Amino acid sequence: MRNLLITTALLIGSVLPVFADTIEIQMLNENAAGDRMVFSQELILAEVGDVIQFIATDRSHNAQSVRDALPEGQEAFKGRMSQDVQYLVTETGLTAVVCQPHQTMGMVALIVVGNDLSNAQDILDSRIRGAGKDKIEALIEEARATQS
Ligand SMILES: [Cu+2]
Repeated sequence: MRNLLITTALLIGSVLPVFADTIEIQMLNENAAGDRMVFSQELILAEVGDVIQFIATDRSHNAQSVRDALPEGQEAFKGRMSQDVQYLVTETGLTAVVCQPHQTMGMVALIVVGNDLSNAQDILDSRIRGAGKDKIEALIEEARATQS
């Protein structure tokens, strides 16, 4: 009986993340470094089961995914302006996040789940505009540098 309980616990543990986190990201007009129109964290390391909460600390921002710039099977999301939005991570891989009105000013973030960068080319090929595209490229390079 004891062995059965242990086996069951191990099986459940392999499916349901035991230490799922809520990761809070603020949408800001300016961060401590003086950068304007930014997410408080731009390279977001997460695991399946985590919830990433984008918080409307300052108004006139949103957070949303970009078509074809998220893992296969992962549900897209689109927050309303000046509203918090949650993103439940269900798949490993990369997700690009933009603030629609400020992506051209570089208000973007990259979520890396499970240290899986296999869809990096999809992210690079997706339609992210202006300074946001340059920053996403830099964030992918930064994520690659954290591997190995
Ligand atoms: Cu914004």
